[in-house]
Amino acid sequence: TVRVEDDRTGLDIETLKRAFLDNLFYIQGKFPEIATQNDYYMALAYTVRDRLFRRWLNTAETYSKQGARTVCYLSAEFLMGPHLGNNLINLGIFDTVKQAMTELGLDLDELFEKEEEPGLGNGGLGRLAACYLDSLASLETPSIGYGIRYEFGIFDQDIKDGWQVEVTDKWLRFGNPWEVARPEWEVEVKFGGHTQAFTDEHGNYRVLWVPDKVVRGVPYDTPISGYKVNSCNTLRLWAAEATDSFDFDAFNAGDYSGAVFKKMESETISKVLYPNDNMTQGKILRLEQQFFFVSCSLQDMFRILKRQNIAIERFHEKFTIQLNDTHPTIAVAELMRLLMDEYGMEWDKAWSIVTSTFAYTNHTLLPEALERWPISLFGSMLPRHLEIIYEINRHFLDDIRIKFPDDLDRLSRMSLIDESGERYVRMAHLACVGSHAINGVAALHTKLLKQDVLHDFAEMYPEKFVNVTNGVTPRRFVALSNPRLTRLITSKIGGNWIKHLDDLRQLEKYVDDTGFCSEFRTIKHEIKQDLSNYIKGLYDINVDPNSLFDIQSKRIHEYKRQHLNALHIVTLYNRIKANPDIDITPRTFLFGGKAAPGYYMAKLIIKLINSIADVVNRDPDVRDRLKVLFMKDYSVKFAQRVYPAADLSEQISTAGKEASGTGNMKFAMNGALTIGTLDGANVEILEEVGAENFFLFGLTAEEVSQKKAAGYNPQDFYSTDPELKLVIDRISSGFFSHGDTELFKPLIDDLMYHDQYLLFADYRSYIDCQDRVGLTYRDQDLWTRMTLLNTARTGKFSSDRSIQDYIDNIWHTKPVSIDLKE
Ligand code: 26V
Repeated sequence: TVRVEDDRTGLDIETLKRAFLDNLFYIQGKFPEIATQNDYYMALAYTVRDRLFRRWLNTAETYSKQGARTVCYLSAEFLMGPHLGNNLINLGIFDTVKQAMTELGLDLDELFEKEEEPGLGNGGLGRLAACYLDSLASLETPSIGYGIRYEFGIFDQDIKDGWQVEVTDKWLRFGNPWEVARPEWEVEVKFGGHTQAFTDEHGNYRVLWVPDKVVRGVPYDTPISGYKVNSCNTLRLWAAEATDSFDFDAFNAGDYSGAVFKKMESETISKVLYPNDNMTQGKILRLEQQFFFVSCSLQDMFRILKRQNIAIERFHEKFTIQLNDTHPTIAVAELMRLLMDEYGMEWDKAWSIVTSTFAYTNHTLLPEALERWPISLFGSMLPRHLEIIYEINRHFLDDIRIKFPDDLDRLSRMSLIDESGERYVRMAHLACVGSHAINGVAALHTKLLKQDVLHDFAEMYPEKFVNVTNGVTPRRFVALSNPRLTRLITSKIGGNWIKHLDDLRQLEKYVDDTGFCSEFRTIKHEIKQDLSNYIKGLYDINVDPNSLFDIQSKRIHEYKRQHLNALHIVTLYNRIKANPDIDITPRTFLFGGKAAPGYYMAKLIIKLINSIADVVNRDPDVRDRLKVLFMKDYSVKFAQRVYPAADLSEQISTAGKEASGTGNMKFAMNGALTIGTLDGANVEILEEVGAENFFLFGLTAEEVSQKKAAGYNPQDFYSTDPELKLVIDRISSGFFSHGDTELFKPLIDDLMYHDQYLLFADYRSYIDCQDRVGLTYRDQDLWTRMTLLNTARTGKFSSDRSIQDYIDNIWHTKPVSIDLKE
């Protein structure tokens, strides 16, 4: 019997091939003979998208009919990475599609390379949001991700003469097959102007906001598939467009170019992602972006309420809103405004809905990342919101007075307004007051939040604080990125682990199985060989897959201490120079990561790494035992190649500074061993894998504070550790900079006279620990055993577990399973 499946939904190989060729013809407009790889990629993307649509529309319809309680994840960043491979995994058609492409003479991996990834995020925070969408869909939880459709995402990074050079990211150049514009659901967002009080027909005091600018928000939807479920949720990103009145003005007022200029100005709101990570700048456009996407998203929720016939009073029952850091926190004031000014609700009722709706996740302890907006800037852009914030503050300060009488100091510390100098709105305080739950992203981070940054709030509202340790999706970061390991694991314990990552514990029984261990090791070697080939193609550098792959990939930041890693490299180099026949474990040091364009020290660290690489890689004394490479333009796509190839994962931040880290989890799952401090989620990784399978070094967070309080002097270490002195002197001498003693002076002086991040204090402990790493690597049986136990014991770090924690402790949503109609 011949069964013909639908061209848009069928999953067998023949149907997939037919559908693919059909899309090539009717969407790309090409015969196969003249199609480019990009045409093929697009045809395949549409073929896969077609298969998502039935799930997507049925999901939306089911949620709507049931009026299901919905998680709204508000985030200024979603660092999604390529969609194609991920959707193949989630739909369970990876192997079939690969086969179909092969039969058509195409290489699926080459097509993956063609996808421009949406780099709509900086690093950890944006990637976490993306992992969470994957888990929300996989756990069949009704949810919408709301954010901004930046026309230019995170910049592309080039390296010229060892320095970072930024290039604009034109990710939409060839079109985006994964999104659908929904202009019928556009909304209007007001800015500026003034407010007017009036009395309504019932004699109630009301406020009218008269803006001086109105911008249109147009939603673009992307389907978010769940793993082996029918659920397919939505990522809704807003693009800013000028309202029609600009066209009208242009015709009538005669000032054509003036009107067009204003139109362009409106559209700049969603032009570009701010490339800062952990550093605020107080730019007007940034606040406009935040308010823009928040207002669009809240208006969208009111539209959904209306369509589902749910009363406004039940807003908080229908929606739970998670604030991904303080970036969307203006939502607290905007929801108050909408409920009161647009829907006529009174203050107390509105406030109770608001605080039942919001929950806030904090992602950083760094003081320079805490958002505050100058009152003058805030008031001229959002006059009504400033009034509302003052009113929230009035109620809040009264509450403090009742709980802590006569504590003036506490009032000024906790106030939503910083009045110590120029006046500011403190967004983290607004988030804490406006939310019913506040969470840190790792146990240590939550503890430090309660102890330091949000101490007063923890005393005021102890019941609001919870920890939710971050997680990462095993679909993208194991099943997709590491197919060899996936096959091996599945051959032993079946495939359930991809959904229930704790099942990986079953691998523990193979630690003494030499056959299994040798397969485990062979796979790592093959993957390292692949990465070596890739590096050879890109950089024309030979890296030996037998050497220890020691990798640090993450944003470049002083607190993450890429320069501590560099000091280790110079230490090994010095040992070789002193004794060329020294017996050392061959290593390949790989770095990846972007520096914020305005962060001078971070850029100098990149230059330092490249300068060391130039010398070390060329020096014949080294005899290829050390290789150093800064891999440019680190991205999600590239990260997927990197994690599976690592032997050693560098997680060496100053204790107390890295809120969680998530790269640490991705490396460990893929069987890399961690060298790390007791910081962020490292603490929990160590706890899970066991201290004997983790390379721990350095001061604890508590010791760091104590050291600082006692008056830390980095020179004490410089003058008492001869190896450290030699390293610093060598860099200062111009050895790595063609004799230029000025180039790295800012970096060296900073270490010698300030060393905020205690590199010198941790140097000896780090070097000794690295020596243990080198020795351990020589015992390949022991090393493999340790890596296997890392993979087996990192189930806790699935984002499915994190999302389940949010559901159980914060959101209280129920799964909704989706039936597919014939
Ligand atoms: C701040 C700003 C300031 C304005 C410009 C744009 C921008 C973008 C991001 C941020 C805050 C970044 C905070 C952040 O990325 N934190 C990281 O969050 C990860 C996920 O929870 C966590 O694993 C990392 O440890 C933490 O650094």
